[in-house]
Amino acid sequence: MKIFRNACPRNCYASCSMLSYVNNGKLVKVAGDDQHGYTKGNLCAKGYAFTQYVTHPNRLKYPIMQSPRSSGNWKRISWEQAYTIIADKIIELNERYGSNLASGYNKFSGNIGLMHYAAEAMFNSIGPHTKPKGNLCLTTGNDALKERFKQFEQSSPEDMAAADLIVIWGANPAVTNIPQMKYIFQARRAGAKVAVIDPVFTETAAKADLYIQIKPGTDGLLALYAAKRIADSSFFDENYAQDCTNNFIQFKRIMEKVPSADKVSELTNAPISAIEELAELYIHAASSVTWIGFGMQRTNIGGENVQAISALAAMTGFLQKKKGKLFYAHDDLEQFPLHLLKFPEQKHSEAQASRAIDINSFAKNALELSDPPLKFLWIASRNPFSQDNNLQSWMKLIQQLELIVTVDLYMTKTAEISDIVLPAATHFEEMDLIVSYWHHWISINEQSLAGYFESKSDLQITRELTNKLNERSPGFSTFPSELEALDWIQKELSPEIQELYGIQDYTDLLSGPHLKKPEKIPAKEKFSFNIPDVSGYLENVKVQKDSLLFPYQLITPQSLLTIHSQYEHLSWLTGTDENSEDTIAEISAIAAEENKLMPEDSIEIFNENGWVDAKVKVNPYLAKNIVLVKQAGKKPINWIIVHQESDQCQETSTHFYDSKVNIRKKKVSRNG
Ligand SMILES: Nc1nc2c(c(=O)[nH]1)N[C@H]1C(S)=C(S)[C@@H](COP(=O)(O)OP(=O)(O)OC[C@H]3O[C@@H](n4cnc5c(=O)[nH]c(N)nc54)[C@H](O)[C@@H]3O)O[C@H]1N2
Ligand SMILES: Nc1nc2c(c(=O)[nH]1)N[C@H]1C(S)=C(S)[C@@H](COP(=O)(O)OP(=O)(O)OC[C@H]3O[C@@H](n4cnc5c(=O)[nH]c(N)nc54)[C@H](O)[C@@H]3O)O[C@H]1N2
Ligand SMILES: [Mo]
Repeated sequence: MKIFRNACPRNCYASCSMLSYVNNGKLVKVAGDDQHGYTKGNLCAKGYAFTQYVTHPNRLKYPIMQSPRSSGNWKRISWEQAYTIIADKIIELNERYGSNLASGYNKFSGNIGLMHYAAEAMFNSIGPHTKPKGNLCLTTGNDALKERFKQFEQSSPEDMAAADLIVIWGANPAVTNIPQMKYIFQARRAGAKVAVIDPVFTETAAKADLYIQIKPGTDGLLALYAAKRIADSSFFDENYAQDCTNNFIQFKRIMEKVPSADKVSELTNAPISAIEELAELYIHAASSVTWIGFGMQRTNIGGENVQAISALAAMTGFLQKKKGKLFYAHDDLEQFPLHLLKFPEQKHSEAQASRAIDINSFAKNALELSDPPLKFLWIASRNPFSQDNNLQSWMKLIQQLELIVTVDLYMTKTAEISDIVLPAATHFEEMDLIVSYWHHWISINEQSLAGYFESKSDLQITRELTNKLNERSPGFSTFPSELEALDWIQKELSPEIQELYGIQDYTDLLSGPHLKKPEKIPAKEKFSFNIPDVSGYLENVKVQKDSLLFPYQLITPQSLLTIHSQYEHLSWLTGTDENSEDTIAEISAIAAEENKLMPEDSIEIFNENGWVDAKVKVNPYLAKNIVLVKQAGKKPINWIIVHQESDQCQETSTHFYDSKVNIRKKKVSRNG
């Protein structure tokens, strides 16, 4: 039996380090790595299920190609054939249009290891092309915080254990960040209070001392109310606050416009007693934690809400000489050289630069491109036909694409509509480096298994495709295809990174993950409050109220046993038969009564974008205007979600939770 050190590459807060036990080339067991100071030797159920994931019968074994597209008429092809078809298409488009702008890629979060920027490097190496920009998951909150704090430093999440108040706004760590619960429970055992603010009574809310079932999108108002109460309290040192901010007086004047508790209660749906209790908890806590989750920024008004909550966090932290801390996500990753992501773009005589289109509306934006239109699309670490919004635009886009290649481990919804599907490696079959966006540990991922049948790592695929491009058209790509994962990893561990993590080279990571040294906090720029337009904000909150056609807000958060569209088929993990699972629509008892619906009834969830069939589940804790549905599944709920761009033309996260829907009982067809 051999034991290797691996790291979970899923897009998740926890980025757990794990040990793989390999016997005769087979993965027999995975375990948490107790050298990891944050996860401390534990994994989630999805982590333990890797033994199933690696050799599941549905896993793709060979490159395959279908004709016609979407026919399901797949045939096995060799890698050599696959590379030739792809390289010839890219080169032919280049000849047709005079540049590579007709070729592009869409990539997101299937595997967040640093080696998985190989596709970005490969595309840069061929010169200007079409690429996504932005981050559909967390940009809104990130930008809002950066605007406020300039340099927003996130302390260690382990520190949460020492807080005496933890207020969680729109995150559900019991589902999405399981190791964090350990620190929250630790704080609570030592007497801390935990408050959860979420429209849905989640598994995390169930563990809280105070739960506020807020009306979606109204968090900012609640935060401003608490901020006003703090500023009015005798504890608050206004002179100090003025000294360390640019505009406290202006902010204070605005707070005067924040309505009274009964009005705030009416607009946020939070009981007055709960609103007051939240304010009191913040006033009396010596070391509070304010955690802004990604869930609450997935709306049009998310940025403003994040800003208001950050003001509250500032007022319960450094503005009051208290130890209050703010958590969201950090960008330790950006301290790395990121040689693959930032691989220099090959110069082109005519096309000046790549066309970068907003990932939130990728398909819609791609359809608007002309001269040349997008014709070839490479999809990796991504399942847009389940996870993206505006799938109607995707349907149109695929009609104009001449070649779609998807690299994945499984036959996903996106693979189903592709021409060629290439089998990707699991993280056990490649070497990589994993940096979290939540804790400050770095982990190495060793290769512990040989490639599964003909699967290959994304880096390997990129290297081989580069060779093919250069064989067909010498000098086409500048990507150094001779470099292996270890070479790139060593380049990432630059002297600065070695210093930061206290390592000499990669071998130090083989004996365990390393923690980033606390940085010297640079002299803080003064905090600037966002000066909200409170009356406009109130209007906005009111307008959101009334949609007669589509009275329910559709909330589709993350689920415990899946990660987005992944792991659904692992019945060992989910306990459900992968072929029989219906979409479940959770509705309130009132909504059930108003629509004369019973549990298990078949309904349609619909809006102007279409409908999705579902089975009713009555959730006694749900607010009456909310329909709660899981992501992915046979007909993903994202078929009726379309991101509404905000007016401010800035990059945002996708507004997944802004969707309005209605429900109706499904007519039983006469044919049975
Ligand atoms: N098990 C599991 N874990 C995961 C993932 C997964 O798919 N499965 N995905 C990972 C990824 S990529 C991400 S981005 C994170 C996301 O994890 P979180 O940051 O926890 O975010 P969400 O799950 O999107 O939403 C959290 C909560 O926000 C609530 N919410 C919605 N609208 C509002 C609002 O207006 N105000 C407030 N206060 N709350 C609101 C939702 O009801 C939900 O319970 O999880 C990561 N971890
Ligand atoms: N309705 C709704 N939709 C949402 C959200 C929501 O809250 N509600 N959340 C959004 C969020 S926060 C996120 S982060 C996105 C996630 O969006 P995606 O990143 O598209 O989500 P996944 O379903 O995880 O798809 C990743 C794919 O990558 C594949 N994969 C895994 N490892 C590798 C690898 O090493 N190489 C390659 N080539 N492929 C690999 C997986 O098998 C999977 O098919 O979903 C978004 N969509
Ligand atoms: Mo995400």
